[in-house]
Amino acid sequence: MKSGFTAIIGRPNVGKSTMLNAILGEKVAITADKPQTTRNRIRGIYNEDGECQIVFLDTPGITRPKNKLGEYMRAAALDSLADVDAALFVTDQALPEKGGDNYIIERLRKADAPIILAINKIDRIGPDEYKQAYESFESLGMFADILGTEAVSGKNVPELVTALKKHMPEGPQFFPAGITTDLSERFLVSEMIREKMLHYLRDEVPHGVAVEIEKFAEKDNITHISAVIYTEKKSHKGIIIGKDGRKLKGIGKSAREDVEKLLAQKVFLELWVKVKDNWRDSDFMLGSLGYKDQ
Ligand SMILES: Nc1nc2c(ncn2[C@@H]2O[C@H](COP(=O)(O)OP(=O)(O)OP(=O)(O)O)[C@@H](O)[C@H]2O)c(=O)[nH]1
Ligand SMILES: [Mg+2]
Repeated sequence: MKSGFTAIIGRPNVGKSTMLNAILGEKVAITADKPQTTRNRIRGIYNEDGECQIVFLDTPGITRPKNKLGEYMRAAALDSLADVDAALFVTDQALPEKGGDNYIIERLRKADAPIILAINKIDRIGPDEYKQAYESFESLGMFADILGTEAVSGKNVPELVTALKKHMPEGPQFFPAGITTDLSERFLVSEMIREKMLHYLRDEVPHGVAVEIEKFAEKDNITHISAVIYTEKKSHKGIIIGKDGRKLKGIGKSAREDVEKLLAQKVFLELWVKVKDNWRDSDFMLGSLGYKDQ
């Protein structure tokens, strides 16, 4: 069978995680209309019954790091280019001349793997602008294929998979068919909670939070989950909790609904907010929250 690895690379907020979910037809990666949503390498496994398996590595958007967490994220993205069979470069930039992608383009030039370009969010640009963008990226002469995509609706996503399949070598089935990710339920739950924070909170607040699952236990057909939300500032803690605790309640309710779907079981979710000064620059905290070499 054809099997191999593909890294999904691009600037923050271009739609990489939305693309992974669209490819898999299942949500394994959280998404938000905010940059720097993804913090870890997220493995998503695409299966075609015994014929093809593509292991996708969704990565944090590449940008200049502002703290140790940012450095970890950047390394998680760039290191994913080693030992992959293909790279899927996602952009939402209509024209490469705009320059935002320059650094990534230079890094991709040095990669050995063939590169497929997805010009995503084509719903936001007109046909002329798309044509111009296509020609402009094509003139760089570094892409094996270029496709215009709309990850939110799934438009051209099957075509993208077909283009990637061509570059997968003959190989073993790395993961059992039927599983779409090897991430633990604990990790997925912590991400679901973080996603709701990104949806409910603004500005710097959601970027400064981390979620740690403290308890995850099943009793009488109910999964009891207790999670700690770390924030860097006391003032942020107040914002997260909200007036009469309403904000946190909303976050908890929305997260619980997603977690119940994931686990196909009733869930009792408890959230606690704790202040941890500068955790994004603390090696110890980053390590204990799972932001370490993977
Ligand atoms: N209009 C439009 N929006 C899209 C499309 N694809 C993704 N989005 C939106 O773009 C935003 C960012 O999507 P993500 O998938 O979280 O982006 P990302 O590249 O993974 O971002 P980071 O994890 O921060 O690097 C979300 O609000 C998506 O709904 C698209 O084709 N069209
Ligand atoms: Mg992402």
